[in-house]
Amino acid sequence: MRMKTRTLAVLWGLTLLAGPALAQTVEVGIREYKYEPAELKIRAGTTVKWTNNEKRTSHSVLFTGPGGFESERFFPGESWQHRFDSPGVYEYTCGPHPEMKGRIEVLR
Ligand SMILES: [Cu+2]
Repeated sequence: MRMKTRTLAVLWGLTLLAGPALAQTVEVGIREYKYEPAELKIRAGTTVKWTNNEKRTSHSVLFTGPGGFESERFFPGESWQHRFDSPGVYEYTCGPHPEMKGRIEVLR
């Protein structure tokens, strides 16, 4: 009985340790030329997944800051994802539609 209790305690401790390190994915939808939500606050190590929910328009995610880059264009029903490991503020827009704006703040 005593062994069992200790084993459970160890497992519980491991779960606590592993918790924050577990990969998380946050969803951003795209509809009517808008990112939803347009602003996000996430922890470092989080993956953001954008899904195109339009009927016929393709979009991209174009990071405009230093070292910026653009995703592939993705079509209705398609997704693109990116993991953010470094804290900071990432402003982005859509390559073909610069009126679309998004912002991701990555916390420690
Ligand atoms: Cu677009």
